[in-house]
Amino acid sequence: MTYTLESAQNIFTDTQIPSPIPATIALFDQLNVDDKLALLWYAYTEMGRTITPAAVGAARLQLAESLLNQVKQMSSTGQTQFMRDLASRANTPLSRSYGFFSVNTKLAFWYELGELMKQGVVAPIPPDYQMTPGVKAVLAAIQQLDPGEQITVLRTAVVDMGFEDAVAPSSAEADEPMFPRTEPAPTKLTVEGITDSTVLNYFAALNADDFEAALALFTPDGALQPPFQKPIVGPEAIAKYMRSEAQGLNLMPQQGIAETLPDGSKQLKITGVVQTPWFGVNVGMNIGWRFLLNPQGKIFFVAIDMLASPQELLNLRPR
Ligand code: 45D
Repeated sequence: MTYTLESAQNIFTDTQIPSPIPATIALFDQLNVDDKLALLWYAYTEMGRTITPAAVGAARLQLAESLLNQVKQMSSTGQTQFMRDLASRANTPLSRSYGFFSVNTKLAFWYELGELMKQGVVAPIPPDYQMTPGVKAVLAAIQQLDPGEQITVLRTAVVDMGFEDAVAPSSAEADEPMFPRTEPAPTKLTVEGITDSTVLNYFAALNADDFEAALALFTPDGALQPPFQKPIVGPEAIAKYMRSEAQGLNLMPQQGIAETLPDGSKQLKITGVVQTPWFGVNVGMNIGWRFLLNPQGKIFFVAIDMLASPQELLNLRPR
């Protein structure tokens, strides 16, 4: 096959609509530290999004327990300073401990901190805090987004916090606890316009958290590109990524198009909805998958994209 990773990344780009998410995150990044913390508080509490507490998981909180305990023992000013250090990515011991957490452990940590703030155990946003114009503008931008995009912005803010060392201690490689499925995964998938067995098996494997089965569908140099990220190349790296970030997802692909090229390779674009165990049925994310399969039907490349709007579904027409 004559493909390169670069050419694969560009398949179906003419059907895509730019996502508003990067611009929203850029606006957020311009806020000062106190405004960032306040913005997140308002976005998180006032939008009424419901996290399924089961997803937080006792096992996951255990990974964050030591840091949580240290924060609980601090004075109120110390707690506020700790949160500022996280948000400004200061290089402090506690900010580094946070930086070693996996994505889902960071989310669980903040979930718990949020609960403690509500209970008054951890310093809340000061009651006399006045929203600055900057915070109002970012909040308004977030309110324009659909719920799936909103939780992506929140997640990005949480992931970007803390200080990340170039070399993490080996203890940071703690096993990811299982993610309890809040909803049973769809078992029978019919994707309008798609009969390709590789792609259908990919969806079924992820819906079963069967990452070995998913990996077996890739070429040895195959790559997976998550939303707004660089491609992850090779089965080992993909496996590690999936164990850490693809657990408990419900993939509900709905329709797609498939094109077979003269050399027998195939490109497919499929759109649908994905649910994260953090929010279960409460939030559906509009997602697109762009696959490039080699002539033997193995996945050379798949990009997972956040769809800018349902409008993008209409661009899915055989050309
Ligand atoms: O600062 O096919 C407070 C792949 C105080 C795999 C707070 C995939 C102030 C292959 C408010 C408490 C994985 C790529 C903070 C598919 C403060 C594949 C707390 C895609 C921070 C489909 C804030 C998967 C909190 C996708 C607690 C797209 C915020 C998955 C919590 C997407 C936010 C998952 C949470 C997403 C956000 C999950 C829990 C977007 C979770 C988002």
